[in-house]
Amino acid sequence: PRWLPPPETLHLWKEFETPEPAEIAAIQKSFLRHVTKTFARTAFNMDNFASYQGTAYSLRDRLIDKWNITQQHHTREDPKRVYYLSLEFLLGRSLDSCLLSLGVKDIYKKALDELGFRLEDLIGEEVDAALGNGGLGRLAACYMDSLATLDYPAWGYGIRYNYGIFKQLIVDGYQTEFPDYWLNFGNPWEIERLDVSYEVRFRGYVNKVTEEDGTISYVWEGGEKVVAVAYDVPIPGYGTMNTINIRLWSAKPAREFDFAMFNDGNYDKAVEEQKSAENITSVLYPNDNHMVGKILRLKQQYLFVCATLQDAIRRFKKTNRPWSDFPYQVSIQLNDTHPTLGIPELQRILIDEEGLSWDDAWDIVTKTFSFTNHTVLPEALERWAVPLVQDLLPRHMMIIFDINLFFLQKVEKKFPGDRDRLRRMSIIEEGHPQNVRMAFLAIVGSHTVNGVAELHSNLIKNVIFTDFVEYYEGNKFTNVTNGITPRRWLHQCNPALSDFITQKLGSDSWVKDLEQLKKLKEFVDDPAVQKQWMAIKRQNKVRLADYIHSITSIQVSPDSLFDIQVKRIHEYKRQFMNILGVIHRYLRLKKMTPEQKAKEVPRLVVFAGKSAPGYFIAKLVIKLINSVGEVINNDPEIGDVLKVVFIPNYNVSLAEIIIPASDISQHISTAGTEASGTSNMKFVLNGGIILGTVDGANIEIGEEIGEDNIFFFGVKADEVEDIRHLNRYRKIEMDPDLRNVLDAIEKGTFGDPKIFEPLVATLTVGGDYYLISKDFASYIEAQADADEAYKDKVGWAKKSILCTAGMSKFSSDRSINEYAEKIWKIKPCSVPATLP
Ligand code: GL7
Repeated sequence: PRWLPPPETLHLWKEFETPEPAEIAAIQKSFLRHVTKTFARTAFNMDNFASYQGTAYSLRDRLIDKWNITQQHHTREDPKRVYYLSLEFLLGRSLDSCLLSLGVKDIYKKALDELGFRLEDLIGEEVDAALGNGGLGRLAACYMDSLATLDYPAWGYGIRYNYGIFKQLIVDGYQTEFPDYWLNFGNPWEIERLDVSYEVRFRGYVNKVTEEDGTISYVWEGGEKVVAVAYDVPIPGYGTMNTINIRLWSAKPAREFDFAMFNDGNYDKAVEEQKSAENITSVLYPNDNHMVGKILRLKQQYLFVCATLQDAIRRFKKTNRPWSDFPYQVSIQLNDTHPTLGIPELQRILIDEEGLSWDDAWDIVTKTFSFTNHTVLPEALERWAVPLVQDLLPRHMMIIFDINLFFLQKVEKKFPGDRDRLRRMSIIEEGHPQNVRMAFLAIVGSHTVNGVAELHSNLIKNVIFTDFVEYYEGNKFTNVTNGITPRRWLHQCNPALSDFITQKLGSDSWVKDLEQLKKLKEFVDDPAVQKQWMAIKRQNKVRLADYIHSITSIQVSPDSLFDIQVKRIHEYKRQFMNILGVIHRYLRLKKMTPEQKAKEVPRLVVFAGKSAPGYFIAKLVIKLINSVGEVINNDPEIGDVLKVVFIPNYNVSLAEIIIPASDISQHISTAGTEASGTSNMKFVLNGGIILGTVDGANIEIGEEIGEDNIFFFGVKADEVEDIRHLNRYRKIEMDPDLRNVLDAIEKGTFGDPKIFEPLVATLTVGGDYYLISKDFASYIEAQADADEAYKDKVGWAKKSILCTAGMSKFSSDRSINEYAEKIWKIKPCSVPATLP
């Protein structure tokens, strides 16, 4: 029976469930209460970290108040909900963004000031929550912010990794990795929910049961069980009550100990089981756009979807609706194929546990799921070896085979006798071993499949999933161009520019309605605005210059053109081409007289980004950047005309310092390889100009801001295949400037050339798969155009203003509204300030 409060105590509950007023005295009290009682500190035993903790806990109380009201309101209203399933959430820090969302930053600042603490210092004490690799994980975080802000009844689901993405240190120019034990000092932004936990089975066997009436059913039994425990991370909307939840699962052993073993004195063996369960959610796989077929990763994926579906189904069942209502109450978005096992898992629950027929179950499944594809790179497409799946998840393997069989039967009906088509479209890829093509399973099990930018959505339709477009007659496939949250990526990270925009537009409502930025265009010719705009840019460059100096001891001039490429290190993103371009510039400068050099635009080239630990070529690129920097930065003939800096350990909070400081940012992937990119949007929103290829969202950004305000270069996506084909069959045309650059490396200008041989070989004997040689000349030309344009101070200021003014489309609010209307069919559910 449910516990009910004695009626005469209800007023007490009401008192504690009503959010506290945002007043200085109340804030100081709650801060001091947490500092003294939660953290056992005293006035004479305080430091910035303890005061960060006190502030965070005080804010957490406010978050939980809003969260409780939101959840109760949703329970009462029972709207259709969306569940966003993602193996990655790259949240970064929370204190600043929560203060802003709750509209209490100024008053917290005052309250802390009076107590003798500087809020800015406390914000810097927080460690990043880095449960993601790059764009895909950060996109999930931006989408949570928009879902909350737009009042959608949404939940994020993910994994609470004990170790996030590794910490990168540069030692002797090389990347070295250190574990990111981010939970070491506790995490104020999570609520441990030991009461919310589910059992998850692995391995075992499948029993076939024939009922008296001849019907056949299957029971999955035996094997080993672990438990997934929930940790809830409240995500407040900006300027609204709605506070949604990201529920992260942590694996625990199903039984504490094997007591028999324990009593036998076999302690080691007894703890082993416990450890092996906890290992499942121990570490984030550090690969971006690359699949590694490790069994532990498959265990993560299954634990994740198994616990998530049990949770969603428990919530659904509370309302006693029939199963046929499920797709009208629940929409599940798969963030890439990583959670695709949710499809056979829901099918299994419906037929094996709920007793539905295959067809009824499959109808529910395919009306519930939708799938976002985030990449066309073949090495990133997930394929799991059949024997591996069979061993770990025997019942799921059977179900996948059946899904495939029924699907191929329909294909055969539509295209009779087309054996090659069946082979191409089969979810099971033939080979030794066979593989499960997870993207195909996700397509077949979903009602909608989307790409993340126009070009990318066209490529998935016309190149990688063509057969499926034909089979579904185009009906399943659509585009939702990515977006970024303007709260974190302008309002929070660039307060000076944010205040200036608010002042010019006469209101701060642009923070929730980015369409309003368009009005900035009216000011583009106003000299005072141009001047102030560029003064703010300079302030942000000074902030970055100081950071660079504090970390690397390199002095850089805030008056140089800041040219920035920060993202994961990957061959397709072509940081290699960037550093080759830097060498080209250096060789050119070395031939100049001092008078000629004085006329050059001084340039700072900044790199940052992590390489996957096992990605040899990417790691060599990092080494080359550092070696080139070492030579150029210490060449007395060069001085400030050229500086090259690699900033270690790129992460979300570093991005918040770097992005507002760019004059130019580089997004130079081989055309057709970067599905969208999202940092491109962040740079332009902050008035930085893109130098980039005709790829991903660069194209749509160019359409919005105007082609005069972006430096495009390089071959187009539809030319790439032909060029690669030619590269395979004839000697690659090596650009003469590029040849000179490679000669300089091979001569040892940047240290032992032996080190860089494998890297140079990717161009000379490796077929130059990413077309660096082909694009090099037009890349150098675009760089020269940028230098010329930068000399015209007024012209540059105009470009910069038009960049920000043209970015309305790239708010994640627009993306989320598109998903909600076109794909999830959910509506906002606005939450009242207090409950009746
Ligand atoms: C990515 C794409 O590479 C990137 O272009 C895109 O912006 C991002 C979000 O849609 O998704 N795909 C992918 O596998 N990773 C990405 O960042 C890791």
